Amino acid sequence: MSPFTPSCPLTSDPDTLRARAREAGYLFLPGLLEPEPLLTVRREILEICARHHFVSREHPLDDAIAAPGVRFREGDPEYMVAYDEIQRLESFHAVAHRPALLGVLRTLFGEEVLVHPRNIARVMFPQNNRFTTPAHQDYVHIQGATETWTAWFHLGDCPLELGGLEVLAGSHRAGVLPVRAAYGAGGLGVETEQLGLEWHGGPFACGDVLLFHSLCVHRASDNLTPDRVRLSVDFRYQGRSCPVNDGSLLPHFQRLSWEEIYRGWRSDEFQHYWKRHELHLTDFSRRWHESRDAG
Ligand SMILES: O=C(O)CCC(=O)C(=O)O
Repeated sequence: MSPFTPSCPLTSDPDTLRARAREAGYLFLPGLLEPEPLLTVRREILEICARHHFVSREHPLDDAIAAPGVRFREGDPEYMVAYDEIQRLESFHAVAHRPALLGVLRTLFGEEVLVHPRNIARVMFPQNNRFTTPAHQDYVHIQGATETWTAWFHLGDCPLELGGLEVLAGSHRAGVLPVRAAYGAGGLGVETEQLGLEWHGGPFACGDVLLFHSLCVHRASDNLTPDRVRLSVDFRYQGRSCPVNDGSLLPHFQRLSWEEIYRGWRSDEFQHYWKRHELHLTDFSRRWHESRDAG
């Protein structure tokens, strides 16, 4: 695996930034975000994790030490009840709109940015590596425009052993790849050997952001710490004039309505904001899920 190629110095040079994005399918932006808002989200998520006995109160909360023997994952009823509370956090949704992030994306797209409201947070338990996110492309989950980009970052520092995200540089140029059933987030994996491309990865400091194209293959690395929980987010963005699948405008997992999510928020700035724009909506195709299910 090679280290990420950093792109931060290029943000003042739109052509170089876009050329880099076209070539590699990803941009790694060290220190793009100020740590403080991310650490606020981290603390609020950890409070929820502590109330649900995911993390131990015997240790400083900020250490994010998993409670002994607890190994929940997305889809487990216990996880989902806590996840509903995470989805209701105003600070979590607000961080998807940080000006520094939108500035890079506006440069990348050459137009105003549509922030998908379907924001995702992940609480990844240690020693649960059968369910580490497999190599996959986001497009089959998001659809709409292929020129949709994901921002992935960790809430706090993410040393290698905590299990960050890796990208297969240049893989977005291979088009939509055949899918297979896989464990881990999304449940759809792809084969990558035949592409002959190189994985890029590395540790993340708090505020480092990885942006990648919806066809860029990526995967998580295992959380190899004995007891620490990984806390990361996935936010999606596209140019406002491009087609968007209507599912991207719904809450993640659709367990709560937007009204339930927004209850108690202090500001309405980031509520229903996409309704202020004329969007080109597209339908969701189940063909990749069906091809996986057909074996
Ligand atoms: O954080 C992870 O493990 C998975 C993130 C990811 O691959 C995604 O949301 O597409």
